[in-house]
Parts: sequence; structure tokens; C-alpha cells
Amino acid sequence: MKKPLLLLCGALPAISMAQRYNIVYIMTDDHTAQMLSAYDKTHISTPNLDRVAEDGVKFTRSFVANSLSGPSRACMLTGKHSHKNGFTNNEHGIFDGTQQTMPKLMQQAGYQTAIIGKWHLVSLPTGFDYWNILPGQGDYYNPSFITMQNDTVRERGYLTNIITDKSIEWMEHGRDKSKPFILFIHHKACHRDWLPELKYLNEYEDKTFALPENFYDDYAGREAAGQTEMEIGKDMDIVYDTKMWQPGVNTRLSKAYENLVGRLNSHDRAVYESLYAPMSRDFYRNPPTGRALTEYKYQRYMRDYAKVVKSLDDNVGRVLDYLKAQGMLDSTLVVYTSDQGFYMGEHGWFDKRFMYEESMATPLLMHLPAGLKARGDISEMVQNIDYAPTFLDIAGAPIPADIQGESLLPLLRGEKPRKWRKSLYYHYYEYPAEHSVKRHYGVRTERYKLIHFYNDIDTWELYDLQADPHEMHNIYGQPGTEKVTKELRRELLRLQKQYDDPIQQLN
Ligand code: SGN
Ligand code: CA
Repeated sequence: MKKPLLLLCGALPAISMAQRYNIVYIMTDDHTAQMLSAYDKTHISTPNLDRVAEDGVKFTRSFVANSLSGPSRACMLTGKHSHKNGFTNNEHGIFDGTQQTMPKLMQQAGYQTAIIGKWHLVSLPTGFDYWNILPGQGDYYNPSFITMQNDTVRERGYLTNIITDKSIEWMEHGRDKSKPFILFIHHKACHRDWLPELKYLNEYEDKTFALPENFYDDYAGREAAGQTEMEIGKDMDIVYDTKMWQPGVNTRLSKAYENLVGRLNSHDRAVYESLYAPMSRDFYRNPPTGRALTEYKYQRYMRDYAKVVKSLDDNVGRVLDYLKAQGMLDSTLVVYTSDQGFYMGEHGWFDKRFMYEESMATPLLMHLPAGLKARGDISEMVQNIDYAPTFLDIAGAPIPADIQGESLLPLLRGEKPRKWRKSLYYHYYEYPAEHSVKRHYGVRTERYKLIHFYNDIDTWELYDLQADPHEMHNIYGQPGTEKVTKELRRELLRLQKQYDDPIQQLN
């Protein structure tokens, strides 16, 4: 069922709905570029994820505005920074679903809208013709879903597979095939605490993952970085995160772990324990200490995270295969991204939140439908507030003036806009909170990053990303940096004014 193609150039009066591009917007949770081989081949191979960019593009400078789930989702739904959409942090946020959102505007443009999977915005979805979402963070094993009737229904199986089944089912039978659609396939994978699909239980168990070169960071010159609770050595829970469970071993999170794994039926639990129980017995027989313990936890973390990505990779492949089999690839934009990046041991960490590269960055791959000519890498700086205006532009819908992101459509057409943004704004709010990352805001340009940590701390950090890509040397206040600091402070203030952030460069 090949559709005639169209060229998108402004108003679309003569084009019937059936001829407009569909959008399949896959977003995962905490999936970082270091664990996606289109970006980085150091650790694992992700052939299906890499396929997304094959007939399309890979954004090499893709970032979020606030590296945390709920806030990221609110940014992408509204095309606005956190202070404008109101959802600044997970702990106290309730998304105001009465506000203007991209799905509502897509509906007005004649699109069918659906979301399946993680939502994490507390209030129920608005602007979707169909939704089936996870309560809160959701569960990997035998997960529950909230239905449009507001019932919570428990399903059997592994979450990443179930979200994909439901998504394909909706594309096949749930929608009105006479209309274009945007489908949000939003996975929990690969969020903590990395519970694998049982068929991949033993995958990667023979692999030893290389330690990042700054694994033993001492955080010198970076006060906020030295005060977190996200260190693999110090903060990762030996039961909850690394699965060294044994009756009688009680850690801060062991009860939570028992609840998660307790969702398996007794047969599946036995399969699960065929790996972890003997490993745990060996561990407690001769427990490692010091750096040996830290590195033990790192290997466990990397292996389990990689297993979760393996299922994700399969399932993204299933979606691509479905679209291909239906003859829809030429008429569908497929987006693959994550709600933020993540630390895989860089700086000794797991988790995200910081404006440092690993967590401010997020993967962004796109399969482009016929008519959008860009191919290969796109290096312009883009941010998750850009998705809403991009989708509206693709739909031929007007982009309201209060949307703060930029449409990526010119880049997808293969154009090189001369006036593309030269800097990005970032603002993280969730403190005091889990993982103890101080509040901060900052500006990132192609080469530099200036960050201000505030609230119960008042420190500035400056990085030259060219000389110091791992952000180990804070050069703020060092002789020779006066000029660049002054320029960056001016740019930061300009962005805070442009985006109308009530915090404007505290001193
Ligand atoms: C949970 C996790 C945290 C994680 C936050 C936010 N703890 O609270 O490790 O930082 O989510 O993640 S857990 O014990 O519940 O696993 S986010 O991606 O949803 O923002
Ligand atoms: Ca996340």
C-alpha cells in the first residue's frame, strides 16, 4: 500500500490526510549513547537500533534541557523548558494537562495520537486518542498498565515485549487507517534496576567490560560532583542493583528488590535464580572489598544493563520490520531517542541529572520517509524541546509562537541553515532528592560549558570540551579564561532572558 509522496512546503490544502507522513516516536528511558553502537562501539552491538539511522540520520550533538524523566517528557510534550511547562522535577511535579501540548496540536492538524508505555507525569494523559500507560516507573516483570477507563490491569510477560506488542496491535487494528498518526512507543527499558528478559539471562555473562578512563575520579575542583549519591562504589545497592540477594541480607533497598523480583511466578523465579543465586552464594562466601568490590559491582551493572538493551534492540527491530512489511517505511518518520543519557561508570557513576556530557546528551536517530533527503550525521546542536515543533512542522501544522524549541525539519531536508543556534540552555532542579545532585543551570556552546550550582552551594564550573572532553578540569577562575567566561556569562543571561527563566544568573 505505497502512498504517493508529497513535498512538505508550508500549507497543505490540496493534500489528503492519507498522504501525510506518520510518526513513530520511540523513546526509551536512561538509554545512553555509550550503549548504542551507532554512537559508540566500545561496549556492545545494537544492530536493530543502528538500523533506525540507516535510511536517515544520527544527531551527534543531541541534548536534553533537564536530565530527568518527568521533566524531559514535559519538555518534549510542550516544546518548552521546565520553568514554562511547570514540571521541573519528578518528586513534586504533576503535569498540567490543560496546557497546550504537541499531541493536542497534532490532533487539531488531523493526526491520530497514541501513547503506549511510560508516561511518568502523574496526571493522566490529555491530547491522545488512545493511551495505555505504566503506573509511575512501571515494572519489567508481569507489568501493570493503566487503561483509558482508569483501571490498572496486570499483564503477563516482559515489559519491553508487551509495549511493542501493544504498539503493533494499535497500528494494525486500533487506528483509523484513513488518517495519519503519531504513535509514542515509550519504554521503561533501560531504567534501574535493569531486570533482564529471562531468555537473555546469561547474555554478556562472559564479557568483561572496560572501565572508563575516569572511573576513579577524585572530583577535584568540582564540589557538587564530589557530593552526590550516585557512585557505583559507595551508593549502588548490592542487593537491589547488583542482585546479590540472600535471605537475611538486608540492605536499604533489599525489600524493594524482593517486591520487583517477587512479581515473577515460581517457575520464572527459579529460572531467574539459576543465574543469580549461585553467584550470590559465591559472593558472600568470599566478599570482595575496596576497589575489587567497586569493579565487581561495575561488571554486574554493565552486564544487566546490556541485557536489558538487548531486548530493546530486538523490539525496535520488530517495529521496523512491521513498518517495512506494511510498506509504511517510505511514509513514516521513525524517531529513536531516550529521556536522557546516563553514566556507565564515567566519573565512577550511574544515574544522570548533571549537565555534564554523558547525561545532558541523549541519543537521537531518525529513519526518514521518502522526500526527506538528509543522510548520515547531523552535527548541529539540538535539544528535546525541538521535537514538538519538528513533529508539528512535519504534519504541516503551524508552530505556536510560545514554543521555545526549533523545528529540525530544515536539517532533515538536508539544508544547512546559516542561523542555527550557537548555544543551549540547561536547568536542573531536583534537590534535595535521591542521588543528591545540586541544582544547577548553565550554557553549552560548541566548545565550552559554563555551569552554576546554586541553592545550598554557590559554585561555577567552566569546561573547554575540546581540550577536556570528559570534563575533569574545571577551569573557572583560572588566568586566561576571563574573556571566554565573560562571553559565556553574557550568553547564559541572554538565554535566560530569551526563555524567560525567572532565575537569571544568580551571583
Ligand atoms: C527512581 C530510581 C532512581 C532514579 C529516579 C529517576 N530509584 O527513583 O535511581 O534516579 O527513579 O529516574 S529506584 O530505586 O526507584 O530504582 S527517571 O529516569 O525516572 O527520572
Ligand atoms: Ca530516565
